[in-house]
Amino acid sequence: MSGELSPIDKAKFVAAKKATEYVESGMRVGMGTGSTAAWLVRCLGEMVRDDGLRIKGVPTSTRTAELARNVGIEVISLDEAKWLDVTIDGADEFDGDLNLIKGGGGALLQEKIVATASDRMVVIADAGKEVDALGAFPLPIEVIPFGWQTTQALVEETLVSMDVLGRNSSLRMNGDAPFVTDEGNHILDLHLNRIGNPRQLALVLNQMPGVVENGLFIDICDSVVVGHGDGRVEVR
Ligand code: ABF
Repeated sequence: MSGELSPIDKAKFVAAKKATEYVESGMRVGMGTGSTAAWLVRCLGEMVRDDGLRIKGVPTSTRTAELARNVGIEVISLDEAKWLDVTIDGADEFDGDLNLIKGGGGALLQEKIVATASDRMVVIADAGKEVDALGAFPLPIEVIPFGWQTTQALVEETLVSMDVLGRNSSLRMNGDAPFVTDEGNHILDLHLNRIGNPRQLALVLNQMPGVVENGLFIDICDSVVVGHGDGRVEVR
């Protein structure tokens, strides 16, 4: 399945493959979104087909649901599962405390709900995702379409007053139209460079009317499986 891969794809693949060790027959498994999580879904599909693995998968996006069905994984909703044994997902950045920025793929809302409803959350990432401080990757926040410009102004003013942001956020686009999430919302990307206090920022953002969720995952991730381009894997 992995064939001849570029170093970055090899890193993602080996991280995903290693993370399948957290999955056993009978488990309810949260399945993330993004290119690294797609490797996980394909690896799990292979185990279902060839090794008799029996799992029920809860996808975090319509994209992942479609891929999971295509590779033969039984897909159920979170409400059918009620609680998950493990969720395995990618990330855009992780720091030394295993706090994350997620949402570059636009699925942060379902990803956070699913991860929070799991006994264990495992992140799979290539080594380039590790940072000293979160924030070089633009922080996505999901906002409802109604009054999104007013929400954007409120977010910027609040963050300027906290000395966190110099009025620098952008509406994520999909071609000429605003990007629309699976829940019908928009994404604002906050260009922060460095987030001094991610815990405080996550709390402040979620207090604002119009903000549905933010891409900071604080104290949610239990382990990070880090893949390298030469095939090495480390677990944090
Ligand atoms: C999801 O996919 C997101 O939360 C994160 O934004 C993104 C990572 O994508 P990739 O694995 O393609 O780098 O996990």
